[in-house]
Amino acid sequence: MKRLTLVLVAAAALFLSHAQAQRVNLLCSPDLAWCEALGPAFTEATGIPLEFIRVSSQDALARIRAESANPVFDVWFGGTGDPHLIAMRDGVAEMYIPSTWDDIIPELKSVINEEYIPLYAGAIGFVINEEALGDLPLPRSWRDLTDPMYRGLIAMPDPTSSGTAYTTLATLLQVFGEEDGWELVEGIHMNVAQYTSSGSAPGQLAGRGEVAIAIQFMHDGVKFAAQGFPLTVFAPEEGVGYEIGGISLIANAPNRDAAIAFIEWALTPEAQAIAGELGDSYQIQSNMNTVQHPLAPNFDEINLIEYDFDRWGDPAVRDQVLTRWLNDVFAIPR
Ligand code: S7P
Repeated sequence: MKRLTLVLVAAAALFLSHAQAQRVNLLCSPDLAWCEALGPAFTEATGIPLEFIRVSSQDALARIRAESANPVFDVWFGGTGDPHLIAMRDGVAEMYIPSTWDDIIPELKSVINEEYIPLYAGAIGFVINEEALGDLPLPRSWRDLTDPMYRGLIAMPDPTSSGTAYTTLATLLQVFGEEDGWELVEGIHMNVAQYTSSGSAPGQLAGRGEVAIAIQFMHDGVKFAAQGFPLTVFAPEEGVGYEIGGISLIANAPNRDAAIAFIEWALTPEAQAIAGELGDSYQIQSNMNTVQHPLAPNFDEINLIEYDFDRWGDPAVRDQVLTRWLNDVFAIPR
């Protein structure tokens, strides 16, 4: 027994010293302030240096795919779940079961069939500047957003770069079915003033009154409202899709031990509390021992659809959706 303990202690010390000789190259998809706070906190906890770049979810997937023969990054932190699932299914990310696996909220693991590690969850919705709407009525439904009276008043992210936008398209196609869903996507497109490359930017445009209506994750709208922007945040009446943001080990990561040390750390309640403490990101954090921020969404109070992660995380489905959106929707002059 004593010998076994000595061997285990020696192995753990060896792993840590090897990891400390490395560094973590992080692809980070949540908002910049959260990404910036990760490095100093992780290095203080482990002694391992960390460098990151902030890239929206779809762009992050494209980058991981393009570099797969010679990966530069070790871990992909955050970003919507569908592209994490696709990265796993493509073999450009590798499933790692962290020591906190049993502490991850069971529903978040089961709906994605345990194919990647859940990091957080949040739901899509409307973020509206009622002052900028002027005399126009508050849109209550997805269908309302196709009304020509909202022409030039909507901002949403671009689905070719943003996971938020892909979740929105997948939501509409699930709520209304393929045919009506695409018609609705076209109707909304006719009213869009601006497609942003990142998922949270539409709320900033609405907050400043540059548009009246932002389509994005509600927790991002709640953040801007908490910062003092005149924004009303709610879920449209037909229901909303949601994300289970992921954290993934890149396949053949150059700094694998350090990458695993980072994933282990990032899933602790202490690390998960950072986003809320910064006043930056109010998603539901995945570790059930994390103290959730009071502004985090309560999924029991939101009209969530049964989002089919298996289907929308299929690489072929993603390709079809993005190709159709680019060719048949984005191409329509407005
Ligand atoms: O933290 C803000 C946030 O919107 O970014 C995350 C995710 O990467 C989506 O970003 P993109 O749409 O830019 O890909 C969300 O999970 C999160 O709510």
